[in-house]
Amino acid sequence: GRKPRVAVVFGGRSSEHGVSVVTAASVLRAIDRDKYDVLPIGITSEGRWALTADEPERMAITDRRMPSVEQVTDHDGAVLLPVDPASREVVYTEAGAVPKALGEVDVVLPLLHGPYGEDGTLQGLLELSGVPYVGAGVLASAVGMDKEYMKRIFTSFGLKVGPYTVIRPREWEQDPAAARRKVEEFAQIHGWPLFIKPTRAGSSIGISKVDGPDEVDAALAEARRHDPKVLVEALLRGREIECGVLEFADGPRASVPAEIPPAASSDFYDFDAKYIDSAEGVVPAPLTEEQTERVRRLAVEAFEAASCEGLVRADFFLLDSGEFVINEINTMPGFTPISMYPRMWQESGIGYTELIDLLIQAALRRSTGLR
Ligand code: G1L
Repeated sequence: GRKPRVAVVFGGRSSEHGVSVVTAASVLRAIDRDKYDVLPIGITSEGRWALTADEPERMAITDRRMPSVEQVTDHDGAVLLPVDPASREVVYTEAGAVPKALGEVDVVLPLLHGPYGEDGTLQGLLELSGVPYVGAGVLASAVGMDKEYMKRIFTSFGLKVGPYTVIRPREWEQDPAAARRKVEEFAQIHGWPLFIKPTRAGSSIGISKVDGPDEVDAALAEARRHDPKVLVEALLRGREIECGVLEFADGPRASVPAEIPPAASSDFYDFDAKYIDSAEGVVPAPLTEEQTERVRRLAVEAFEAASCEGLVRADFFLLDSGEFVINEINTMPGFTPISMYPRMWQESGIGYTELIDLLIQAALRRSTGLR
């Protein structure tokens, strides 16, 4: 029979547009062309969907500049779904334009960062269109974007999380002084420094390490630039351990875990580490057999708690007390061949091409609708 057609969707209205393009280049190079027909679909920084050239060599970093969808979109190329996010107008496409374009696709592989990509909105569009897609569904994607609800779900499933509090938009708007006091009271219990971050944002954007009361206002303002809901977290002393989970036909399995050394997880991120999520991790993590088995079990529990599908990267702290605390999950982890998630599976015996294949197979196994 004919090969399944895979749409690789990448780019998008995100500060990490370029990371997505670099990731798509890796996937376009590695995906098994004997098994799949590939359709690269770029989303420009303005939110226009377009068929792009299937030319990963044009999607590389040059002179430390990240690539863009625009540079692989021929100007007269077909625009599948013109959307103008700046105007509040609904822009109607030609009747049936989305279903028609997506209807010719058997599965979508979304490689998108942040809002409108990994937060469940694109997943919702794909559900409405009846097209299967790789990775987390609407709920797990939204949970993966919101660090507050992530913690609430983990706690309710018996996974340990670190101390935190939330400053909601209305709390700040109605009484900023009370919000400041809330942060200081948190620090009285859990100590300085603490971390103030946007509750719903990818990577390290808008995060401040706060050493004392004088720094609270600036940190809240910075976090609120990215998300009006702000998360306050205690500093956890311990080792940073990550684990990959991948969905096989008989259920999710955990990879060999990795350790992120302290230098890599602090402020000293270089260009590659920050943008490509590469290199720094030690795989496998130097843990006892018992610790390894424990963190792998917790990673699968996190996958199940958040109703994940396809894959997740679960990030933990191993406290000095010997206890594993879950920090966060990432439904769209760094995904170049040198990123932690593919490296952890490589070390577990599954190479990058096979990993992509298994993710597509997992998506094709499930039908649309309730599952
Ligand atoms: F397709 C997967 F496996 F679901 C998938 C999708 C997206 C894996 C990893 C990612 N990651 C990203 O898209 C990225 C946010 C790291 C870069 Cl664009």
